[in-house]
Amino acid sequence: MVAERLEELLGNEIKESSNEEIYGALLKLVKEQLNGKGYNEGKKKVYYISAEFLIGKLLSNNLINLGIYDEVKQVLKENGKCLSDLEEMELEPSLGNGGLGRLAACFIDSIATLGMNGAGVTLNYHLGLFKQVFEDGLQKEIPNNWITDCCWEDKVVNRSYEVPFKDFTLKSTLYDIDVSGYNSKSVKLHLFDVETVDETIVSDGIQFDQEDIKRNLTLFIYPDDSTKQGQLLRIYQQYFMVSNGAQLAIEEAKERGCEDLRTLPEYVVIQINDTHPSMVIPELIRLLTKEGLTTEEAIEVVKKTCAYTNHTILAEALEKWPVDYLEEVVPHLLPIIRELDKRVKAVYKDPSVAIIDEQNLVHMAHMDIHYCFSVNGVAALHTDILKNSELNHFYKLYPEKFNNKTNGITFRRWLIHSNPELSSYIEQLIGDGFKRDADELEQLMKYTDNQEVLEELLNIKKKAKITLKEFLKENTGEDVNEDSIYDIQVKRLHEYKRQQLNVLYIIHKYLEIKEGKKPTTPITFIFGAKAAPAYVIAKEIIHAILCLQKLINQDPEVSPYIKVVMVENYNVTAGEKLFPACDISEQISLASKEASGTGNMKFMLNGAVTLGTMDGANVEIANLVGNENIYIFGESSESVIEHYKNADYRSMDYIKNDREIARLVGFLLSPEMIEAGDYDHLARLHREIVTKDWFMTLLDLKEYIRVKDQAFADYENRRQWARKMLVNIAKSGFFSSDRTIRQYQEEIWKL
Ligand code: CJB
Repeated sequence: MVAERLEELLGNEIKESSNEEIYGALLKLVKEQLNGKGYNEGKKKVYYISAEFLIGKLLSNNLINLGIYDEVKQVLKENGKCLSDLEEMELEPSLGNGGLGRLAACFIDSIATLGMNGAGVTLNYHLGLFKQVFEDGLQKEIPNNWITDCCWEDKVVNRSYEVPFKDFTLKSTLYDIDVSGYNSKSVKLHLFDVETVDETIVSDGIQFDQEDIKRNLTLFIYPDDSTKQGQLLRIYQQYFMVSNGAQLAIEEAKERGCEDLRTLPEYVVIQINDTHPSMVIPELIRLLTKEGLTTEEAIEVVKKTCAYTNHTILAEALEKWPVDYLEEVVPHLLPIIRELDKRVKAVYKDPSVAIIDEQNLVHMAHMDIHYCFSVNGVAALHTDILKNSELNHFYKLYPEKFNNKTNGITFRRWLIHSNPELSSYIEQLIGDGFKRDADELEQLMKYTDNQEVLEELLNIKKKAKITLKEFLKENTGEDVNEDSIYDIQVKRLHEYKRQQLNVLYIIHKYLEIKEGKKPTTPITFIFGAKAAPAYVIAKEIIHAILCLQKLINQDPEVSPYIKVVMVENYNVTAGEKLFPACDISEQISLASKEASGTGNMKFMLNGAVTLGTMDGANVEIANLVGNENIYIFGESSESVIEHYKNADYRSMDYIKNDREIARLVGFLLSPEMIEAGDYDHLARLHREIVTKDWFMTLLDLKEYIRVKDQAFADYENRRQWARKMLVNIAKSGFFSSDRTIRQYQEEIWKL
């Protein structure tokens, strides 16, 4: 079947065709099949609007979901071709930055799989986030040109909307990507764009004229917002995204039979992800009043249509736009925003819940909370922190709106696709029911004392480590030891995630080895992270990691025992190699700051043991696996919140009072480091830690060292360790995004 159709599409025999030709034909074949299966339907539809969708490569995932992966692989093999060579050719869509975007991708997968009527809405960023390259130990950004003639996007001809700005109106174009469900129909990811966008205005890395909106609007996701012009561009992008999303939702509702827009909530629910899409609230009101609803009616409709998810408590990510800036871009929204603010102020005198504050800043999250019917956090602890401290004033006003939806991941991509060896071994042990119902993984608990099973888990891990070793060689040029412990921290680079804490541990280990204390089993410390281009300290942390990589890996006295490797341009594709190979999963954020984390779930599912703080979803992982199957350290979120309240944390005190801490921090400016790197960059990081350390690295340093050393010591007992691995896999079912999406459906969307 597959072979015949493939050859028809090729107009040639498979064995006579090039990989490029076969890739193109497979793309067509998969698109045909997806289209043939059709799309989820229903009266009410969810629009998941998000600035990011980190969907990853699609070929293999689609083949798996269509149930033809093995057949295609076999057909290719019989013709002397290799599916993995074709996978290599695919470019990963660069439509996001981190957990927020990957979560959106997992959710769309689950929405499709569970047969729900839904769609994703975002922008068609031509050059993506950026491609990270390392030059002289520093991150450089270059455009990520991921859109080719041969990609998954299809131009949609009959959907285009006018989006009005102050000085001009833009007409949108639309590209769709079909997102397949597992053994089920698909849903659409909509990528809005404008025809006038021009990649040639980009030069010198990722520089471009920030004022030339018609040509720059959909060039990059998260363009530098350290200047006013950059912030205006973000407002342009956000408004363009939500106006298109809202117009699409209304048009489709009408197509599904909505005759009176006052009944829109029966047809549409909009999930606002973080504050980037918040302008959908005033925009929907604007569109509805244009359609004849009164302001009063439009507001009532919006309050029943929109739901908000908070993904962070970091102030920087809770957007506040100056009224003046909004006036410059979307003046027609301001009367509406002012009206919404006026209504809030008429009822609530507390200035801390106002939408427009005394400095004329519009608090997007405040608008969301007042005018959405649901406000959710993304892990139990995070939601508790929202209710009890960060958003307590709002919680007191609207206790019924607040709810938790602990994040999840799709096991199709993060187990079946990325770790086929483990997946088929699990199938051998407990059948394939876990592919539809992840809770069935719990059945693995009956093997906790089965030596043969534990042995096989170690074998599978070893194979994944060899695969990763090859990837690391290609990606970084470094040779790592597959018998070493793989200790991995991959996530966005941010001070709150504390990659710098890991750096200080590595320095501790380096100095120990220099003093003759050698680890029993060698350790490979693996990092992957992009820093926001304007985030100076984050870039200095990357520099410190790359200095350690150079210093340690070139030192014959140390490198047999430890190595450091930083993956360049960490993305979903690299993640697919990293998660299966990991022994120790680093989840070391300052307690209270990581809303959830989802990498922690991917590691656990693949049999890594977590080393982490009681933060985000780590708390739920710890409750599920029990103390003996996780390594927890650090101060609690309550005590961290107290430190912030009392403003009593001084990193300098830790340095003064503890010679070991002083030595580790001081090493950043040692002759060895300066020799490996650049004094100015290292000095800036050093100064930051000594004088500010906003995310309290030194607070938890000693305990981190102690607990991490314990984890490495425990690793020596291979059987015991394999048992921990097994328990982690067995208990991971709760973190399936199918569970999360069912909860969104039952408690929020009600499709
Ligand atoms: N998150 O990736 C982002 N970007 C943001 O701007 C704000 C939050 C992350 O969202 C994930 C999905 O909810 C969380 O798991 C993660 O903790 C959070 O940092």
